[in-house]
Amino acid sequence: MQIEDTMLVDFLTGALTGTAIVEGARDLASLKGIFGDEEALAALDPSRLVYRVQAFQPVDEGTEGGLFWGSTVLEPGLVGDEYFMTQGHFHAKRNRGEYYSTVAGFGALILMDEARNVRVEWMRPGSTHYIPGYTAHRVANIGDQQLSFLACWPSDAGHDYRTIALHGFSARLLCIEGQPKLVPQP
Ligand code: S6P
Ligand code: ZN
Repeated sequence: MQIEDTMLVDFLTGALTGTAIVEGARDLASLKGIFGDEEALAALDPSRLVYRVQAFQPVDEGTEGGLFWGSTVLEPGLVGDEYFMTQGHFHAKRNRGEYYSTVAGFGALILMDEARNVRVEWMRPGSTHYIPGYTAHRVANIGDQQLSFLACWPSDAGHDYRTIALHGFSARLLCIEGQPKLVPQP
């Protein structure tokens, strides 16, 4: 029997290899406006890597009924008191959900509904998180090693980054006396 691989997941690192994989990287410069402490951000190297994303897209973006599979590797670090984190987004089609599953490291999945209520689910190797529709999602690395997680979401979900760019989340996850604490934003 011949086995044809289209995509392989390395379950130690979360890395994807194979065909139909789209890759991206975000440095501190590209996350301007996302972190709260602008002064602390200005003191850091803008080219410093914050996270890399890979997405296995076997169907076209926007295809109804399809699924995408992704991998995110988020570096450890702080901007002032705020943990390195992903930009965060609602899905453009608001009712579309998603799964996240942690491969390595420790983190916080920060979830915000449309009424701007925020809650956190803690991420550790194996922890698997259902992100319901109508819920913005962002991940912070609260550990001192890379945080790696896998994701699966509908191919017609799309991404609304604009709402987060304009209004942010209503709480920030800060490192206070060495511990992560969700701090409401005025
Ligand atoms: C896609 C999914 C993830 C994120 C990735 C980076 O729906 O939620 O693959 O794209 O974790 O986060 P962001 O907010 O920069 O897209
Ligand atoms: Zn998403």
